[in-house]
Amino acid sequence: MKTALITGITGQDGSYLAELLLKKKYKVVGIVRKTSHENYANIGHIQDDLNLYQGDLLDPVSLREIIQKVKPDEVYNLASQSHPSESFKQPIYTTEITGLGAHRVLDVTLDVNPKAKFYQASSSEMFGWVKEIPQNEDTPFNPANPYAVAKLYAHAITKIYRKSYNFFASYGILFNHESPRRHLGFVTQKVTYAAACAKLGIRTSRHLNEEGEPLFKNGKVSLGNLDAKRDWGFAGDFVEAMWLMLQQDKPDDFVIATGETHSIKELCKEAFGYVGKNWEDFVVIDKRFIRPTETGPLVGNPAKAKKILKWTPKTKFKDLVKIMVDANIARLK
Ligand code: NAP
Ligand code: G4F
Repeated sequence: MKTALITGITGQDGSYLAELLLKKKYKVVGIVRKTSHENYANIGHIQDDLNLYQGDLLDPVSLREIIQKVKPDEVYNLASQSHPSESFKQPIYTTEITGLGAHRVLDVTLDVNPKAKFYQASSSEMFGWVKEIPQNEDTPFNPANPYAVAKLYAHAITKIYRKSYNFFASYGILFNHESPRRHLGFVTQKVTYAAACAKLGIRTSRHLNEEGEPLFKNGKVSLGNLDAKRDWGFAGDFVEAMWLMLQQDKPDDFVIATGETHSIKELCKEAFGYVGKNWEDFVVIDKRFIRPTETGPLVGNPAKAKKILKWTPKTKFKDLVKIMVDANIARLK
């Protein structure tokens, strides 16, 4: 039985990856933060099958103790401050976790367990003010926010460890991937949740947006830049690619994407259209959600992953939107 260690197991990807690895008969170990309130909404249904340890990417002592005890065959470093918008408000904190935190996990793993295979969760955000369209593994990076800079630091140091110490460290440059487990502060959740409210005739929601206000208020959702473009896939499909990367004979880097891009406006049209509504009746622009700088247009070319990993995204944009609207309708009911 192989042992996999997942940082960020309570997050969207961590929970889908844990499910996948349990199905593959792994012993699954997760690092969870010590919080004042239990935060297991995404993993409650599999909690009995997991081995959870308290630790923090800010604290190398806890990381060392866990990795020494568990001796994982595979380490998936998914933990991060993962909101690019928040990284403008908390740039140093973001760098501490998303950049240096990744370095801590990498360094402790190499030191304690050098035979482990390591996965780093890199991001399409690193392409930033994009140098070409679509983006692939050879596209130059040009980060446009503090989160992207932190991810690029983690990415670069992972590559240096691979080359310098003959360490099996791979990374996926993942484009946006979403699901009903996505935090409500991301745009796909905001829009599909609002569409669900519109469908159910809810005027003001009890769930909150990234500013801590009702996400749907007086029959409207507040959004930022509607012209931004993203390549959106389904998280359940994307975690499979992470696992495949660590099953290869040699470490490598892969773009994981659908190859399709859509604007936020198109997302609104699709989500509200699905519930028979006109999106323009429910969306208002609020300057607070417009970022100081915008990334993109992001669209990935996953040809290398298709060829080498034999990975293809299964869920289409329209189906993803339907899955998320339906899940939000169920949540609100
Ligand atoms: P997510 O839902 O925000 O999950 C982040 C996880 O990191 C949570 O489990 C969180 O724990 C944990 N975490 C945060 N700070 C920590 C700390 N100091 N110590 C230990 N754990 C900490 O993110 P996701 O969408 O699953 O993404 C997974 C990874 O892929 C992230 O690194 C993200 O930056 C990257 N990524 C995501 C996408 C995407 O579209 N989803 C695309 C490219 C790359 P709590 O539950 O305690 O907060
Ligand atoms: O949903 P978002 O907040 O995700 P973003 O910034 O693309 O980041 C996600 O994907 C990255 C991969 O590219 C990951 F690395 C990262 O961890 C995270 O998972 O914003 C998507 C787009 C942006 O262009 C933003 O400006 O939506 C635009 N947007 C428009 N109105 C909004 C809003 N975003 C948010 N969060 N809230 C709005 O009201």
